Amino acid sequence: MAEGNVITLYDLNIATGATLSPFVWATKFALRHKGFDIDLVPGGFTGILDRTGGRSERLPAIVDNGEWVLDSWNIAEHLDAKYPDRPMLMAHEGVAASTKVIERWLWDAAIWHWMKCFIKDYRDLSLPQDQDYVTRSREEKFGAPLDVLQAGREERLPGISASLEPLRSALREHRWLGGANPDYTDYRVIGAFLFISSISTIPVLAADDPLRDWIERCCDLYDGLGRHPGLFPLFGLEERPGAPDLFRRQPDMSGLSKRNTGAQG
Ligand SMILES: N[C@@H](CCC(=O)N[C@@H](CS)C(=O)NCC(=O)O)C(=O)O
Repeated sequence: MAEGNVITLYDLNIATGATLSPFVWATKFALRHKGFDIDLVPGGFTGILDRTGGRSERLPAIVDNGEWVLDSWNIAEHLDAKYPDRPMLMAHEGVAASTKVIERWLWDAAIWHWMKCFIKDYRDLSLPQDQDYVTRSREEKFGAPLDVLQAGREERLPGISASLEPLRSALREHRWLGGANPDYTDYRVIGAFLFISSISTIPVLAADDPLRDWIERCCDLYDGLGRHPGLFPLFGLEERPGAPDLFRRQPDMSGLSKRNTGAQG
């Protein structure tokens, strides 16, 4: 049992003090879902290896009553395996499988594209000692200078917003991705949005985006866990002439979404 109901979590922060990493965000929600208090160890990219006593170069990592657990998925599995009497993050293996599908789709549809739209801001918002490393590692990853990657983002943002329709249509019918209550699927997805919110110096979604209700409810969970003052507003993107609509105003009536209610005569 976690000592005093507290689990230590190694955070990954930027200069605003907000958590950057989507995986740390998901882990924060997971720990609170399981009813634990979090003993947060702040820090940036520089010195992760030192902070974790040589155990890891990546975060999150937790220490649960002296036991180190690395990797956000391992942490979620550890929490469910060790504390099955507390609310489950993934009630059965199918939740893990479908969460992985949704998360992979979300990153391919939006998160990688948003990341490039804010990649120079990401570097500039990093802790001063991290900025050279972020520049070098992200330019290598994406194969271009950060200012080139970020340029022209105003033209790209509407299409990225439009691509999120599958998530909107699911959340029109379900209160949470977990059903009646949030589960690890919600936390993985909100973790990705909060990552973007930590660097999105201009809004990425329309003020009246149908996702807003779910995003706001996620942020309010666990005493406003997703409400750090260093985060940027996600909502307020304006329509752009000639660009795709930011979201579909009429619900999809294709066979995929429309229930067959029998012959219409
Ligand atoms: N599969 C790992 C991924 C962790 C990961 O890549 N974390 C990033 C932050 S988002 C990191 O620590 N990066 C260190 C670096 O880029 O040097 C998990 O889910 O925990």
